Amino acid sequence: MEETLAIVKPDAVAAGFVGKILSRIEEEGFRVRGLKMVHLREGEARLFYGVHRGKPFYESLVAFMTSGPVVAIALEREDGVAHWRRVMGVTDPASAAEGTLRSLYGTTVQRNAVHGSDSVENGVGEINFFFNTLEKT
Ligand code: IDP
Ligand code: MG
Repeated sequence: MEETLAIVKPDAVAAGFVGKILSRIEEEGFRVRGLKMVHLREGEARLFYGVHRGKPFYESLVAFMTSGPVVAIALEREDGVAHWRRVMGVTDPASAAEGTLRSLYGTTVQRNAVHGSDSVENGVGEINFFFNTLEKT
């Protein structure tokens, strides 16, 4: 079993897609181990996306991710990291395969509805960033 962090980003929360995305998570056979809505502060978003510091989209990404509440979800499934990335689709919704969450609910390469960890190691780190031991089963 692998854990991975999913985030419903501010665009998809504001557009009312949290329920549809949670349904898809359950249909795909993930176990939800932790779930909460949070509004990231600037420093937290900068830290979470620190790997992208210096890239042209970094400042705008931080502004977007702090623009409204997000829903953070700790997921568990066999092959969870790769499976969640398949369910999300590629970064740019315009290129994402039909039926993927980014194709369904994303609008631009930045406002792409959902986040997913990119490795098992980062999945553990990202879950620990959002959830303490009491908030996760
Ligand atoms: P990922 O979310 O598919 O793993 P990353 O390259 O890790 O993609 O980028 C993190 C996030 O930064 C993306 O999900 C998207 O919101 C934003 N982003 C990535 N590339 C661009 C870009 O070229 N322009 C604007 N925003 C971008
Ligand atoms: Mg990434």
